[in-house]
Amino acid sequence: MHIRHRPSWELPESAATPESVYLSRRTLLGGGAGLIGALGLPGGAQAGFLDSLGLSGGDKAPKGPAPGDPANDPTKDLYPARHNDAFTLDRPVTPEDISANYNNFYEFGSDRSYYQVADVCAQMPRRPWTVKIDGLVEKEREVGIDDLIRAMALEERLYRHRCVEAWSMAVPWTGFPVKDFVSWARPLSSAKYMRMETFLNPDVAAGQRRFTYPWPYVDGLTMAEATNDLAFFVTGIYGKPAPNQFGAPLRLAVPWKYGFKSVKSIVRISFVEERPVGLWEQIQGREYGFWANVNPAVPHPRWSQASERDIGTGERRPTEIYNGYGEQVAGLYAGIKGENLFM
Ligand SMILES: Nc1nc2c(c(=O)[nH]1)N[C@H]1C(S)=C(S)[C@@H](COP(=O)(O)O)O[C@H]1N2
Ligand SMILES: [Mo]
Repeated sequence: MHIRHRPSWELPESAATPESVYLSRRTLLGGGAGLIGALGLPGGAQAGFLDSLGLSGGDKAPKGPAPGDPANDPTKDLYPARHNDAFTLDRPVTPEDISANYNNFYEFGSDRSYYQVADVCAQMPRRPWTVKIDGLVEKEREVGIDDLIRAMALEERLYRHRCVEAWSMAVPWTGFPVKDFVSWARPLSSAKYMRMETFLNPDVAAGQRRFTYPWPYVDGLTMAEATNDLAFFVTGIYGKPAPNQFGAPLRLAVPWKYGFKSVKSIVRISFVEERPVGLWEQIQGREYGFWANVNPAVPHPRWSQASERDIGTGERRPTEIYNGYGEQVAGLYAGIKGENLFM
């Protein structure tokens, strides 16, 4: 099977967007022509991509109230949630205007789109939204997202995030431990993995129309990983309901693993016996495996993982094994033999 795709990390370093042309949301809304110029990318290719998202000119930029505006979120009364100080950082929190304008969300665009997805995502309606819980559970059900969120006790945690493409951030997520969800969902003891699936809606998500990816986005965890204290379902960020680009209304955060494991905008959670094959593993199994634990000593086949670029400070810092969370999670992997835990 040959799938044509070109993720941003296939571009040479010189073609990547330099930090110096970091674009604010205002600049982006100001017009597509300026954007293309500022990015220093071939106008034709870039314009084609922007066209596909309806963003190729100021006059084509989405107008009117965005259906995905988090200010209208029906759960906003739950914020800010109790801060859990068990989770601390060794680096500054990434400013919101940076993390909210540098997002990986392939449903809304691919290469070079980090700076562009936020505004496109805002067009995604956040409600109605349901999450289907199925597979090896006492009772399969479909729950409204507001009922699910209100059934959980929200808290705020500071977490680091390390993308496989060697950038990182540190943010205050709000959400609830995955293990609380698991107790609530009541899987059978035969369940070995928890599989999570993103929405499928090519009308809203241009990336799902344009690219030959095996949509919907899927990934999974073992039950032991899912019920580890660190595994967190995110509903908010910076003390507010999360803007769509962060994966509203429900996304995973597993900070000891590369970012692609943290599935966004989840609509289905299944308890299964077979190990799920994630979207990236399906496309490039040699480069993106199931475990995907962060390890500076195991390079990606095409680049080093020894260090990372902090998108907040712009500085490069050494990457730590399990992204610095080894104390909490290394035990999960103690008995596992003959598997590539770090890719
Ligand atoms: N559905 C979906 N989930 C996703 C992705 C995606 O493209 N689609 N990208 C992943 C990757 S590679 C990373 S690094 C993080 C980025 O999260 P952020 O944009 O909130 O920083 O989301 C992950 N979850
Ligand atoms: Mo990533």
